[in-house]
Amino acid sequence: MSKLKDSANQLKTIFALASAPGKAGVAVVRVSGPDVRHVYNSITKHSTLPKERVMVNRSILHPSTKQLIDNALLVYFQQPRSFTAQDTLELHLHGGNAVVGATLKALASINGCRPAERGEFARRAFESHKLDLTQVEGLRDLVDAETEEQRKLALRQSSGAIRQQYDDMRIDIIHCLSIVEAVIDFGEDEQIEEGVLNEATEKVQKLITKIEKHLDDGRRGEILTSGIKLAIYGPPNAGKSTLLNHLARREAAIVSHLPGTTRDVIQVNLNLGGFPVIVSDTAGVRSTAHEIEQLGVERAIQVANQSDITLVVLDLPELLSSGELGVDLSNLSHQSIVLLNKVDMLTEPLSQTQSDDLKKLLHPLHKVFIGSVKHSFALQDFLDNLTNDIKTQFDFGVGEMPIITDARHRYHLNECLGFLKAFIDTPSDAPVEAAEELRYAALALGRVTGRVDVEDVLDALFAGFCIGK
Ligand SMILES: Nc1nc2c(ncn2[C@@H]2O[C@H](COP(=O)(O)OP(=O)(O)OP(=O)(O)O)[C@@H](O)[C@H]2O)c(=O)[nH]1
Ligand SMILES: [Mg+2]
Repeated sequence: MSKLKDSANQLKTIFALASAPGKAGVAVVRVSGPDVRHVYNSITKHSTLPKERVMVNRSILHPSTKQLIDNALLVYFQQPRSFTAQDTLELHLHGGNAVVGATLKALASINGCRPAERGEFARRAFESHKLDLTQVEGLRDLVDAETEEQRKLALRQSSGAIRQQYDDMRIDIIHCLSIVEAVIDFGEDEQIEEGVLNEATEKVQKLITKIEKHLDDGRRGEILTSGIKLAIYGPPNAGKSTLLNHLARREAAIVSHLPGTTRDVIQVNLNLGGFPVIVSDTAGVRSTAHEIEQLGVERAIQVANQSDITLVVLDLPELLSSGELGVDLSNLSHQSIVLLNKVDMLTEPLSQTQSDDLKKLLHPLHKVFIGSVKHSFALQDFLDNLTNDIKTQFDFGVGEMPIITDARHRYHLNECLGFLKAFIDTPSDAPVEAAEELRYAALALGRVTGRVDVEDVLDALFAGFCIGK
């Protein structure tokens, strides 16, 4: 998509279906641009636009044949008080495919009017400074949000909390830059107070600490936006797929008494306590001569290593008789939760010696639960604990600082940090170089909100939008 200002075509009035396609009670078509008044005159019998933000009932007519298309409700938003900051008209039609189709066709026949491209309404909002990039991303995430926690996070971002935070930091950097530039300009002048550079250094030092703390967030925001990765891992026949099916409440994976049933990774998306979780059932880990099974085992290890949480399922009776885990847990990069399954098969309760032996076998950091997936025995406790763990790890307090929700923000923040550190390392007799570092730092931060040089990120960002948003 080329830049809005550069092309007359981009300045045309655009229209699109803003609600989901298909049959519905109501379908909303959005029209925005300089010719909204002309559009209104062409598709209704009225010459004067209705009062802004007041819904009116109008007959929608074909512009040339004057054939009635629908009786609809219309809302007019006068520029700049609209989403795009341009004149905007919303047509609330009866949500049938033919009604929508005929309306879009009628709009396309009006001179100066064309169908909107993907994300073009949001792009116009950005171009007219109604939204910054973090808000545009927040809006995209809000539309994509599948769970309550994702919704809250996206809403916070779309309302401008992140924009404010980065703008404040950027203002701080620019303030420091102005100090350094004053030193460059009047350096030899007596009027510049001694220690004025120290003020900039102290401020930059504080910013470095703030950004470092901000970056050290365990990538919680990014994980929450994309979904928490949870792997079910363990030796064959332990009950991993049975657990997946229990979590998914459907037969997502084949379960059988034969060890080595699951070969590939099977993924199911879940909503656990409002958090989006992508659960992966994996092949049972064992050494095998079977080529395909071996590939499955390699994938299982890879998935477990790349996940945010690992649920290890072990066969308790098997564990007690063999005295071996059957799977290497030491290579997992994070803490895991262990379920000792098939407790129903024990003929006697665990003895103290058996409990002690198990503790020795399992890493002291692992949380261990005993139960039966098949018979839903002691499983709720295990699942409640899992949900609580997720909450502790990924919940954000109301007053907490807005967090990083996009890898793009992290990249530019790291860049900014590098320049601020370089500023600190620049000798005090080289203020020109020091100022340059601050200029780059401000530029890096500006890229997060889109204040500078953002063309490269725009296309990728707006391509993630649906038409009509
Ligand atoms: N008695 C008992 N059997 C169970 C329990 N959970 C699972 N099973 C049985 O154990 C067998 C293996 O279950 P799966 O879920 O296929 O095991 P898996 O870990 O996915 O096995 P692989 O895919 O081969 O790695 C099946 O016959 C299940 O019915 C349990 O709590 N108690
Ligand atoms: Mg399986």
